[in-house]
Order: sequence, then C-alpha cells, then structure tokens
Amino acid sequence: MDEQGKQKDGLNLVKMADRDQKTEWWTKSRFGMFIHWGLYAIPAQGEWFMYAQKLPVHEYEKLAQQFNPTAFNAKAWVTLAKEAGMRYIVITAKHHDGFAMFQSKADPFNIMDASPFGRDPMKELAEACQEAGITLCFYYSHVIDWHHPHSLHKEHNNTWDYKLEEKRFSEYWEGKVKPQLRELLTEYGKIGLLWFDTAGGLSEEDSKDIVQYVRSLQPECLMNSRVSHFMGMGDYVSKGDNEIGMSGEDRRPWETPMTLNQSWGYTTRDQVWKTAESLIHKLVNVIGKGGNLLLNVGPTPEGEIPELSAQRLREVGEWTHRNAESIYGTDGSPFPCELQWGGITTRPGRLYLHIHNNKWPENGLRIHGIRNHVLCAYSLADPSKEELRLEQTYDEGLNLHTLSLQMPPQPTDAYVSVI
Ligand code: FHN
Repeated sequence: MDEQGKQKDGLNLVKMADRDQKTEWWTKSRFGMFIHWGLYAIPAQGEWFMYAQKLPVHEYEKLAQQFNPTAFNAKAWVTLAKEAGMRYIVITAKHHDGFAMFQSKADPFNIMDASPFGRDPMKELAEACQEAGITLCFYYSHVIDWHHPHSLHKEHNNTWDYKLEEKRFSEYWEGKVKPQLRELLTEYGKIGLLWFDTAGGLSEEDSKDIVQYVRSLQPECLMNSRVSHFMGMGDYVSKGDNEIGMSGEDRRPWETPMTLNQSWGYTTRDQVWKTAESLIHKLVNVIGKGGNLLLNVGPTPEGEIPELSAQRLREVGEWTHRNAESIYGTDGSPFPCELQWGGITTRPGRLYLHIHNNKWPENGLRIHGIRNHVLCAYSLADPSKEELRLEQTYDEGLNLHTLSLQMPPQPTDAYVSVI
C-alpha cells in the first residue's frame, strides 16, 4: 500500500473506532420504543391522514385546536418502555404534518401555541426519561412538511395548498428546520439520537449542512442514515420499515423500525396485531444478526398508549427481563446463516441460543461448527440453572464439530440457553 493509501486506511480505522465508541450506548441497548404521536391521532387513520385526504392547511390546523391530551403521563410511558425492556425512546417531535409536539419559537404551529393543552410533552418526557435512566431521542421529519409552504420533497408534497414552482427550500431549511433542531438540542438536555426520515430530494450540500449543524449543537448525538439518501451518512443504518435483512449485510450498526400492527400513528382501522410471541421472535432475529429493534406504539388523542399495545409490550418484557443477560451488550451470531430454530447472541465465553419452543427437534438440537470445548449449558430463565444434557463430537472424515443439546424439561415459548 502506498503512503497515501496507508494514511487513508489509518484514517478510516480511527473513524471506525470513534464511531464504535460513539454508538456503544445504543448498540448495547438493542431494544427501543418508537412513538408516533401527533394531531393525526384525532382522526385515527394513521399519520399520513393529511396527505391522503389532501386536507388544506387551514382545515388541518383545526385539529390543533381540539388537541388536548389530558391523559398524557410521561412517567407511565417511560415505565411501560422499561417494563418492555426497552432502553431508549424515539418520539415524533415533528412528523410530516409539520406540527411540532414541543414549544417552538420558530413556528407557531406547535403544541404550546396552537393547542389548548398548555403543556410541552417533550419536556415532560425528557424529565421522566432522565429520572428512569432511559435515553430520550427525537424523530424529526426534516424534508417532508405538508404545513410549510417551502418544504420540498422528491415526491410527497402538499400540492393542494402550494405550488411547487414557488417553493424556496432555503426558507424552510433556515427558517424552520434548523431553528427547530436547535430548540430540540438545546432545551431538552442530552438527546441520544435524532431520527430523520425520508430524505428524498435533499441535496448533498444540505445533507452535510444538517449533519454539521447537529454535531455543532450536540457532538455526541447520533443520527440515523435516513438523514440523507447519499451513501454512508449518519452514524448507523436505519433499515426499511419492518425490514430485518440478512446477517452481515451492513458494515455499520443498524436498526429495524417495526410496527405492532400495520400502522405507525394511532388508528382504529387497523386491527392486525403481532402477537407477543412473534415480537419476541422478531427481536431474537434482529439481535441475533447484531441489530437493534425499534418497536412502535401510536398513542391516542387523549395521550394514552392503547392497552392492546401496552399488554403486548409487557408480555415481551417478561421475556426480556428473564433473559436480559443474553440481550443487552451482546454481539450477534458468529454464523452468517439463517437458523431454522431461532437465533444466537454472544459475549466472550458465552453463546446464547434462543430456541423457539416449537422448533426443538425431538432428539435434541444439533449445531455444527463450534470447536470450543463447551463446559455446560442451561436455560437462562431457569433459576436452578439445571444443566442440560449435551454432547460434543468430531467427525474427522467430514472435519465437522457437532454439538448436540437436549431439550430442557419445561421450555417456555421462546427462551434461552447459555453455553
Ligand atoms: O412516512 C414515514 C412513516 O409515516 C413512518 O414515520 C415511518 C417510520 O419509519 N417512516 C416513513 C416511511 O418510511
């Protein structure tokens, strides 16, 4: 390698090390709560309501006058996140409808100035998170804003109130986006990450501008890759919605945003709910591939997380709490392939097998390729730590190491064994 190449490589290594250190709290957390909450909860047809109905701005603004979520209790939301085993919260500070769910001097279309509520839910959440040791993060729709006359996205614009050719993007960018980001990053304490969304059409220059801007305000605050559609931007990769992907696909840390039903914002129409069991399997799938899961709830217009969602999260929480050791701070599976029976996480000296109850082969589970001498195996959720029967063999002809493990006497639905 020539001198220039070496330097470049060296730089990349330093950058990777910096990145790993910066994202460490987040990769260790593994599981977060996504919250889509805004005026769109009132019509209860999801967060794209304004766009789908082509509702004029002056009509949509009327929702703000009705928005009075007096049942909102930041502590209750944070407690639920903790019960579920989630370690960070990402809430929509502003979604595509342009309504700020925080006090904003930059735009009067915000919860303090345009609604009768008179409270800043982001302030209350910041306090509750701080108290509970949960990291607060903000979702901010930086390109799509159907309320602002000058926001400009590649596809999804408010063309019923505003003419595309009259848009002056810099007025939106300098007049709303940057001032509001400043508010979010200076008024609410330390923010874990900014979750940007749908950057279609954002120029490379503006992408760099926003990254620099955030860094100048809170250097430690992470940004997801949706900050820009240019390759490699942001501190980690946001997968597509509900997309888990393959092991080793991303060289950077990654996260799957996932819905509990099929919607993000509160809706009464969609009643197709994932069961707690399937959520645990999705969590296993994600963490087994080394990623994070960001699981969404859509609170009601009154400010409550619907009981159907809360109930599922608590059930997932029973599992995450029993198996915490195998989740937080672990690495993904050393095997790049999909495993029929579940997933694997690791930490030095330990291999956690998350085996789905129905997938136990009757005469034991066989895993090929583990050369280390396995000392013992037991079910992590079993308080007595009773050892499971195991056998390790080596087939010289095939050069194949095989570990056979017998099923525990009383397995739960999705559970964990430790080796
Ligand atoms: O359009 C949004 C959608 O409303 C929601 O916020 C999701 C969450 O990942 N992101 C966008 C679509 O990818």
